[in-house]
Amino acid sequence: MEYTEQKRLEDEVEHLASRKQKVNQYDAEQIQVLEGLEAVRKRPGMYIGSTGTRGLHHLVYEIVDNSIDEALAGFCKNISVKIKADNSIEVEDDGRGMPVDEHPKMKRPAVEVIHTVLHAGGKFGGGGYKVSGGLHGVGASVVNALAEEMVVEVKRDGNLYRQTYSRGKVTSELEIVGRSRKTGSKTWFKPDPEIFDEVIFDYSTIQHRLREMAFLNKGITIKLKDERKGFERSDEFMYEGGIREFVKYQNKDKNAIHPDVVYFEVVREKSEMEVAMQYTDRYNENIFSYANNINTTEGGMHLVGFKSALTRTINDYARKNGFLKEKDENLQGEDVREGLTCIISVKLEEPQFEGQTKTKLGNSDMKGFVEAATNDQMTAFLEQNPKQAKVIMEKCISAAKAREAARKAKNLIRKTNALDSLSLPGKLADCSEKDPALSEIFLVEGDSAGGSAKDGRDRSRQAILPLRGKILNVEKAPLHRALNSDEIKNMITAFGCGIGDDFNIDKLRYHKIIIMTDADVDGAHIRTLLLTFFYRYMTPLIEGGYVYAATPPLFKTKKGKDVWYTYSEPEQEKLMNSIGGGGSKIEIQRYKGLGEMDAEQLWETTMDFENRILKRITLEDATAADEIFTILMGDKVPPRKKFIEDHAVYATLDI
Ligand code: 28G
Repeated sequence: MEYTEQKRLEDEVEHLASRKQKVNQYDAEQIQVLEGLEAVRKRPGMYIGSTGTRGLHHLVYEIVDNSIDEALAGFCKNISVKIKADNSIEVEDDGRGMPVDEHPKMKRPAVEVIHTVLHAGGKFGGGGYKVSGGLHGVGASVVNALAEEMVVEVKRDGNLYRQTYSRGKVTSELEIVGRSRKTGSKTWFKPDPEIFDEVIFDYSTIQHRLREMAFLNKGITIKLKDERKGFERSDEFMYEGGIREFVKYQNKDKNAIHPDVVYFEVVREKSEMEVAMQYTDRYNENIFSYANNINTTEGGMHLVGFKSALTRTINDYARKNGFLKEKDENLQGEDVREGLTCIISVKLEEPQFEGQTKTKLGNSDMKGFVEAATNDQMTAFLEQNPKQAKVIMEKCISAAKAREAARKAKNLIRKTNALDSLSLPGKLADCSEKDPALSEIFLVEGDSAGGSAKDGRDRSRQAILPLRGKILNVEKAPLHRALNSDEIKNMITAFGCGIGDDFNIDKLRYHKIIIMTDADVDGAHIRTLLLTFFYRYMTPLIEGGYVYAATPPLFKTKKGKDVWYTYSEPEQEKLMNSIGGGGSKIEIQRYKGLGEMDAEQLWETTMDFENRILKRITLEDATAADEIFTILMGDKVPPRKKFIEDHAVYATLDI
């Protein structure tokens, strides 16, 4: 179309109209903004997920994320996080310092806008892209809104600036309070006790996240310090090798089957990807994917691209080099991932997070990006490292064979199951209730305790399955061997949901699966073996919160006609202090095992719906859980010994 004078005028009118609209929109936005931080205080869960421990710790990550962004932009090397003595938090970085000049629209210092305007910040100008701001990604203003007090200090242009805030509002103007040759930002805040259920930070939770951040962002030094009285400790994380070292860290208590961590990195204009991987002699896969430093537990396009490329390159190499013959079927995805520890990390502008927990990366161009890079780089690694390639091929092929054996074993179990309840294990004393929501099953250590439990239980709602001794360690056996174990077969049949990929939680016959073991080290070991099995092959059981540990008493104390049961040493001590003295004789019995209790006692102390204590087993974090399981179950003795020493109360270990 010809650009006529008429058209030009129309354009100009339109342009002016849109500007006017923008101004109005801006006024509206500003009003919304003022209401904005009020909204954050009214519905904090919308912005930080919860007002419990998780939400509380989220405040720290929001602030640290801003320092990380400054580091990724190339201007900051050091980040320090302090838990102050009063459970407040201080974060400091050596970046450029938050801008203090007047914000052109708001007519206020930029640093003030950052802390008082919801969703201020946005994309960083001048190289790099804003990487934080994923899951909740709401920034410093939300932290201010939920803080009783906040102090921000900026070093730049030779000055030291300070501004203070409280509950989303400015409490003092930005001032120059001193001089400094350095640059950087420092934020101190005290979470608002009116908002949070409890303001106590957990060192290991923060430590875990900061370590992860240091792995994901190579070269950045992140320090953590706990200044609370009696709990002083500190850590420093810096990984020149980034996620390569993350993989080594994950595999430190496992046996890698080849020496080198496979690593590659591709940077393009507006995104980048990194993969690090190494095979171990384990049978499970251990793949963690991240987008913009957020753990994408629901996976997404980057993961799909990686998996598809891995399956393809390994099959291609195996065929080309005679590991797979013409007649052989292709290796499947699960075969090429058995025993694999892998980190995939992508960084991109405008990530789309989807899925139930908003941890699934939706950007579809990431699939092709990761897939192409993995195809190239993995092929190159295999061709350049024939010795390591051979070990990997052999592992994948043996996984395929084990998969076939497991399929046969599962079919056998399924065939017996076809007869349904008639084929329930002989050792199972089932309950009469048919509604799973009202039914529970006790997995009881030993036949003698199993006997007492059978006699003592509420037959209508409680089923008993005695387990003989230690169950198979599934961490060190492939699935088909696990499926040969009677104890494991019995559990699969009793629960009714199958196993592994075929697991169907909807068929679960009991909504409470209660592990009842002795309150000693052996009991804890059996419990861990069971949890390892559930975690590896029946994950939804744990995710759904269907698994519990019973807590049998440690002591029975008698004084005259009174009887007390206590469940820990401190509890017993407390009891003795309160009932001690006063003439009549006190008898104390320390239970060595469940077997020492008769049916009635077992019911009263451990099984009675009214009086018992059940601990629900949760898996907050697959990485940490995997570490615990690996240490407790692995071959390497020193880390296991250390773990048990660190957790001296192993018998009551809450896992
Ligand atoms: C200690 C607590 C957490 C931060 C910076 C540095 C800049 C910045 C932060 O800019 C975003 C950038 C320009 C509009 C950027 C400084 C450019 C030049 C910065 C932190 C958006 C704000 N000089 N360091 N924000 N602007 N550290 N640590 O928060 O385009 S936040």
